[in-house]
Parts: sequence; structure tokens; C-alpha cells
Amino acid sequence: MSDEQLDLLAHRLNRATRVTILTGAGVSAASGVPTFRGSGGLWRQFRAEDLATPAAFSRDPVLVWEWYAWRRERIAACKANPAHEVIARWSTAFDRCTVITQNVDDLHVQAGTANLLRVHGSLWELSCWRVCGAPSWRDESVPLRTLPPSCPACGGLARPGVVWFGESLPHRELEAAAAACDCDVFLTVGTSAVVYPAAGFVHEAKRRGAFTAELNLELTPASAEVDLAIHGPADQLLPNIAQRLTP
Ligand code: BV8
Repeated sequence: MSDEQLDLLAHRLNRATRVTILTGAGVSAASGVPTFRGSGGLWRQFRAEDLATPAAFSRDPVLVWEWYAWRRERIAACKANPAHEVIARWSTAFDRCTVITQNVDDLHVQAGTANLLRVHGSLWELSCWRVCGAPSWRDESVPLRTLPPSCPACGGLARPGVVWFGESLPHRELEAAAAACDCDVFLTVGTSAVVYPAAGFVHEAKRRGAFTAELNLELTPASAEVDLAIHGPADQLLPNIAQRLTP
């Protein structure tokens, strides 16, 4: 991370009216939320991709719920960090700023972020596994009253309100995220850029003429594609860039 790089990004943001920010687990790392691929990303001996699928839930809903209950307990103790706070401020600072998050921890919500698209859902929302027609509901109880929790409408099994591998993203959020690829600056922060379709947005934004920048501790498959790749912790980089913006 060099001063020139930080100044260049600040210069681009100063001139921008339409800004889009994509975030991943790295933004919540400083809050103590385990990332997916980093150390601590594993639960017992399972990889996330093994548990976060409809097949895994059909096979063993109690095991999958124990994993989500474990993550809820970990995340319930976490607070939004300076990276979330800067993004929340920026979400109302530009003519149009859209925040697309892959995170299901809702720390962007806690930070008061506007125009937030939770493309992979939320750990704090549940829905009916049998799709009985009941709308999804919010449940922040830690621990959960019953494990597995049940649908208040039909009494059947409830499922976490997240998007599992092999499931399509919520239509409204996907449409809005695709539209937000029309922007002056597309900033991707703390994501390993391997999970699609979210990992495709930065390439789509570049294709549509946006200035693209990546903030991450390390190289990702997107690093060679973006106009600017800055290495460092998001909770330090974002406040540093914010200070360089003209009010
Ligand atoms: C779908 C919710 C189709 C659940 C999640 C194209 C090519 C290849 C594969 C596919 C493709 N298209 C689709 C696929 C399949 C699949 C996929 O992408 N597989 C991958 C593994 C190859 N995609 C899907 O299945 C998607 N659905 O395509 O449906 C379809 C279409 C029509 C009809 C039916 C079906 C659904 C994907 C969503 C899955 N759900 N989460 C839950 O959380 O339990 S994904 C989950 O994993 C997260 O939400 C996130 O998206 C991803 C983890 O990535 P990151 O957030 O980036 O975290 P990670 O740990 O990997 O990296 C952290 C990064 O931060 C690192 O780079 C690290 O260096 C950095 N970092 C760490 N600390 C810091 C930091 N950076 C800065 N500061 C720090 N302090």
C-alpha cells in the first residue's frame, strides 16, 4: 500500500457521482467474524461448501443448524468495525452509492449502511424449508429457542435465510447489483473473488467503463484485472482513504 495508490483512489472517488462497493468476509475480519477461506474458516472438519448446500440440509438438518447456531453465537458478540463505518458514511455521501455484500453477518446493517444489497441473505433471518408460503422472519435469539427451529406458520422445519451453493441469488438484489455495475468507481473490499455470480460484478463494471479497485490483504483472481489493487487491512485502509477525500 503506497501513498500514491491511496491518493489515486481518493482522487477517483472525489470525482465520482456513482460508486459501487462489493464486500466479503475480509471486511468483518477485524470484528472477529471468521472468514470462509482464512484460518478459523473451518467448522469441526467441514468446509463451508460442504454444509452450505440444500443437499447437506436435506441429509442432516440438525448438523447444518448446529453450524449456523455456532456462527450466530460467534457473530452476536461482534461489532461493526471502522471499515463498516466508513462504508456506511459513503453509502449516503455520493449521488448514488450501492453496497453489495456477500456477508450474512448483518454488520453493515448494524453500521447503518444505506442502499445495501445482501445478495447471500442473512444469518438472522429464517424461512420455511417446506416453503409453506409463510414470509421469512427475523430471529436474533442466541441461543435459538429450539434447534432445529420450526416454521411458526406450519410447524415444519425452518431453514437459515441465506443463499446456499447451487441456489440462485434473490432476484431483486441480483437485478439491483447488476444495475449498480454502471458506475464511475467499483470498489471490491475483503473478498477472495471466487464465488459467483458475485465475483463477476467487478469484471462487468470494468466492461462498462468503471474505474475498478481492490482492497485486500493478499492477491485474488481479480487483482490482475482491476485498475488498482491495494494490499492491507480494510479497517485501516478505508479510514485512511476517507481522510484523503475532499468534503
Ligand atoms: C448459483 C451464504 C446457480 C451461505 C454463500 C461460475 C464458475 C464457477 C462456479 C460457479 C459459477 N457459477 C456458479 C458457480 C457455483 C458456485 C460457486 O461460485 N462456487 C465457487 C466455490 C467456485 N456459486 C453458487 O452456487 C451460487 N449460486 O450459481 O446458482 C443457479 C442459477 C440458476 C438457478 C439455480 C442455481 C451461490 C453462491 C452463494 C453461496 N453462499 N454464503 C453461508 O454463508 O452460509 S458464499 C460465501 O462464500 C460468502 O457469502 C462469500 O460469497 C463466499 C466467501 O468468500 P469471501 O466473502 O470472499 O470470504 P473468503 O474467506 O473466501 O475470503 C476472504 C478474503 O478477505 C480473502 O481474500 C482475504 O485475503 C481477505 N481478508 C481477510 N482479512 C482481511 C481481508 N481483506 C482486507 N482486510 C482484512 N482485514
